[in-house]
Amino acid sequence: MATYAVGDIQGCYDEFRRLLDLLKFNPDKDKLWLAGDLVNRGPASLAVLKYVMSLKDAATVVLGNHELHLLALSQNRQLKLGKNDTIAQILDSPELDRIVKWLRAQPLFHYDNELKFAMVHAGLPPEWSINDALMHANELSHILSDEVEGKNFLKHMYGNEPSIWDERLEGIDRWKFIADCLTRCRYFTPNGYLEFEEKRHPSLVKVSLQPWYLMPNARWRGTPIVFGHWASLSVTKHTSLENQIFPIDTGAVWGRDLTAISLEDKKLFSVSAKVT
Ligand SMILES: [Mn+2]
Repeated sequence: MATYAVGDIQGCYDEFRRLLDLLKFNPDKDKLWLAGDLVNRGPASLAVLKYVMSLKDAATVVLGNHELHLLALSQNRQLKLGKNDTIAQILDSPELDRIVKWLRAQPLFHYDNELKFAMVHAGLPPEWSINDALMHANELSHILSDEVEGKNFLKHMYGNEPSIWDERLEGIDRWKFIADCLTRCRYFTPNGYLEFEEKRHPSLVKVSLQPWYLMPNARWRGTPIVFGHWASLSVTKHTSLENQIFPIDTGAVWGRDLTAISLEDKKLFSVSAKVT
């Protein structure tokens, strides 16, 4: 039995299945963790979702920004698809209702007590412990699973404010910040504000910006975290980071690799994505 965490699939269904073949993944014995952004930008998002849904308890998923975007589009048909969105196939599918229901039931943060490993799509603010992250993620999941509150949140979730955590935040602002950290963050300013423009590798970025996982005194530190969302990070370089930080989005949708890590022995497995 093994637990494999896989980075952003983004509709790369063929690569996903080739990776599972390489892992000799057996859904009756093995577990699959998926770090969010299963959909969008790539060619076969519907096939990815249908396959992952068929895995039932063998798959553990956390939602990424592209899943939230898909949910927002499904709730508000006046919202226009962006020019790089490739999720019309899901929105037009007769299975949309079943898919939306499933997505709304998926968490935004996962912690495994036996493996002592956490998974998030993007990152965590330094103010949160692992327990805080679980609590705040649950709070947002609760909102998403509510018909009325969920719809209202998805309507207002776009935009970059508020950009710093304050326990006193309430309502939409509170949920926006929680969603932005868990599904969109990469860098913080020295004062602890989220910074959304910069997406490059830390070695190319002005020193005043700090990757979320290097923020000093981060309360979550001590627990290994596997995450996606940041395709310019190199997994090999950062896996050495005190064996705590495992960035596994290796840019499959950009023609690079789709990568899995086995959480028990930290071995990496990759398949190359064909350039489309
Ligand atoms: Mn993402």
